[in-house]
Formats: sequence, C-alpha cells, structure tokens
Amino acid sequence: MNFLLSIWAFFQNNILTQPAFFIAFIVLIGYLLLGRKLYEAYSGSIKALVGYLTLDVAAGGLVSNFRPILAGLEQRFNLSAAVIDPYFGQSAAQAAVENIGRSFSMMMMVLLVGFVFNLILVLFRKYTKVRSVFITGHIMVQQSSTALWILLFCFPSLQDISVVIMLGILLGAYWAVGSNLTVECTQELTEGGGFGIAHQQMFGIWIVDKVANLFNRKNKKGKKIEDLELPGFLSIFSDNIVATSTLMTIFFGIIMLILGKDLMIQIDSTYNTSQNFIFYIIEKSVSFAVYLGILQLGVRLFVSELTESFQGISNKLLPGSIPAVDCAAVYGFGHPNAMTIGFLFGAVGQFVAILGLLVFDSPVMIITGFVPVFFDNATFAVYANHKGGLKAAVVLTFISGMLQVLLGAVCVMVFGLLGFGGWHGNFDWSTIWLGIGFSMKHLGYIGFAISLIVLLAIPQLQYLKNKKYYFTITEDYESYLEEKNEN
Ligand code: ASC
Repeated sequence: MNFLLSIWAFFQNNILTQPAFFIAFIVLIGYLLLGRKLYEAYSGSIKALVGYLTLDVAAGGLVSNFRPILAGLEQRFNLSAAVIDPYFGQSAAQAAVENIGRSFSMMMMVLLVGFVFNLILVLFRKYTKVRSVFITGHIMVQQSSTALWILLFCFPSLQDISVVIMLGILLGAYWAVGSNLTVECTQELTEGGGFGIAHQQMFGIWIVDKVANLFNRKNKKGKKIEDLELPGFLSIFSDNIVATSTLMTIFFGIIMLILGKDLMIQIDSTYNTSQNFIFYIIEKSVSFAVYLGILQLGVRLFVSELTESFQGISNKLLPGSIPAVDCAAVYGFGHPNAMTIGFLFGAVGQFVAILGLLVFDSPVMIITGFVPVFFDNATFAVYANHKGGLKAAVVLTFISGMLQVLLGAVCVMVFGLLGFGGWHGNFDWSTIWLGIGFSMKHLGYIGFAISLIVLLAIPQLQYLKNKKYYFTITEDYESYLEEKNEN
C-alpha cells in the first residue's frame, strides 16, 4: 500500500500538478497509441514540453512582474484590503483552513478525487455527455485550495474523509462541466483546434460567447478589431507591439509613478538603482509586449503537438474526448490587440468598481489582482471579438471587471475571509462558486446536492439542444462543418 502511495505521490508532484510535464506525458502516450515510432513520440513530446515551458516563462513573467505593481497600491495607501488574485486567494484559503485547526494537505487528495471523477464522467460520456478532460494542474491546485475553504466554511464539522469525497466530486464535476461548456466556442474560434479551456473563467467564456453574438445587428457583423482602420498617426496602433507597449507604459507608468521610486525599489528586487526611474518604467512596461510575444510562440508549439497526439488517446482510451488546457492557448488564435483591449477595459471596469466601494464606504476593500484582470479579460476579449467584434470585447470586459470587484467583495464577506488578505478573484469563482457556496451555507446538504445536480444537468441540456453535432464537433471537425453547411 505504501509503495502504491509513493508512486502516486511521485506522479502527483512531478506530472499531474506540473502542466508542462503532464502535457508532454500525454503527447508521448498519445503518439504511442497512434502507433508512431518511439523516436517520433519522443520528438513530439519534447516539443510539447518546450512549448509549454515557453508559455510558462511568459505567463510567469507577466505574473511576477505585474502582480506586485498592482498589489503595491495596497501598501502605498496603507489599506487593509483583499487582493483578488488566485495566488493571494490560495494563501488566504490556506490560512483560513489552518485557522480553524484543519489540515490543508487534504487539498491534494481533493484534487486527485476531482481529477478521477472528471475522467469517469468522460469515460461514461454516452450517459454524462461530458467530452473534455481538465488537465491544467496548477489551476487544479489553486481551485482545490479555495474550494476546500468554502466547503469547510459551510460544513465545519464534516470529517476529513467526507470532505475529500464530497469536494472531489463537486470540483471534478465543475472541471468536467465547465471545460465541456467551452468546447463549441473554442472549436469555432480555433477552427477545430481540438481542445477546450481548463481555467478559471470557463462559465464566463460561455456567457461571453453567447452575449457577444447579440452585438451583431441584423446581417451586419460587429466591426472586428482586425478591421479597425485608424486614421493618421493612430494607424501605428494597428501594430500590436506598438499598441501594447504604448498602452502599458501609460497604464503601468501612472501606477508606478503613484507608487514612487522608493516603493518600487522595495517591491522589485531586480531594480537597478543606477537606472533612471523613467527608463525603468519604460523597460518594465514594454516587457509586457515581450511576454505576450513569447506566450504566443509557446502556445503554437505545444497546441499543435497536443491536438495531433490526443487523437491516440481519444481513439483508444477515452473515445471522442478532447483535452482542456490553459486559457492562454487561445491567444494565438485571436487578434493580438484583443488581449490588450480586454485587459485595459477589464482594468477600467475594476477601477470604477473600486471607486464605488470607496465612495459607498464598503466594509471590504478590494485591490486589483493581475491574474483575473489580465487572463480572464484577455480571454473574454478574444472570444467576444470573434463573435461580436470590438464593441462586444470592450463592453463585456468592462462589465466583467466590475463584476470581478463587486462580487469579489461579496465573496470576501460571505466566505468569512475578511482579514485574510485575498480572494481567488477569477470570474467563475466570484460568480458560479459564490452561488454554490451560498446555497451550501444556507441549505446545507440540500444545497450541495442541488449544486451537483445542476452542474451535471448542463451537458445534458447542451446535448439536447444539439444532438446531431454534439459529438462530431470534437470527433471530426471537418465533417461537422460539412454536415452543418449542408443543412
Ligand atoms: C492563472 C494562474 C496563472 C495564470 C496562467 C495563465 O490563473 O494561476 O499562473 O492564470 O495559468 O496562463
């Protein structure tokens, strides 16, 4: 038994929770199942590994460079606020769990049960109608942490084993159902890319995709970001490197000037004090464009390997299934300026909402966290632009930014996290999980059962609406298009 446990611990620590190795592993197995030669499988798997690690360099660089700048506002104004960001949310959840004397290590067992439950739902897809496997490990860790706190907050006297089983099933259902919701719109966006999204805003993507459609007036598609013709000198902003660098220099420049040089030296250990502050600001801000470029490079490398090799898994092991991956995977499929627009309008929405909290003297103060404001809204903008054009991207990310702050503040109150310094903050966690937590707190086990049943009913409804193409869209996108065009 101990031997099996240590094998499991090895797999969990080195592969399951490390998306780069997990994806490389899946690519390796996938190619072998497709009957490719060992050296071909090796080559695909190395490319996927390097691609994902490249994406990690970019996502990690964005997070570690820009998160402290936003969080610095809390220090600058001496606020006692909750930063809405999953990294802060994870520490807050851990502190809250330990504060009531419970063990945080249960989180890893929850993750395992959740992942296995997702696989079971896909295995029985004939009945469950679930087509996607959530494989973004670091997101599973963050979500298991926050959800562990929510469950313990709602059922404080529940035994550890019941916590692990109940929460594992609930989270596994959320991973399966949420990623499954993104299948149609992601297949359309990527023209059959063969993956769904496994991240923190899956329900949000579905809503944005549907609402963005409403921005198309009769027979007239909303103007897309790529169709924008900017007059005169503004035309330089059609180039995404110029647009991103300039806008970020203005945006982060203002924030860094507010924070001041001394605080920046404290916040940023790489600050070279011989460099002039303005040059420091420019270099820091344009690195945003650098990371976005790297991100797209990495995405292109691993997505193509994963899509091809996964056919081995879906042919032999999990028929008709597709992998669901990090939201950044779609950044290579939208206009590069969409990400910048999503981020900026999301940020404006957040700042307006924070101003509202200040004016109305809210008992909870919120600080913008980088991960939700960038990754949720950049993703929303890519989908919104695809379906409804620029206007949809602007309006929907602005609304999303406001909701992230206002509902984030509600979550901090409702989940007893005041004083713990953070909340998960991503779209689904301040909407869907607010609803799940609220119903469990007030209706107890009935609330839990309702949440689970509603989640599991979603793929059934999707299927009923679209019986004919439901499985073809993942199994064979080309014939799906042909069949659809014939009708
Ligand atoms: C998150 C998180 C990250 C980023 C990354 C985006 O939620 O924890 O590090 O988004 O996954 O690519």
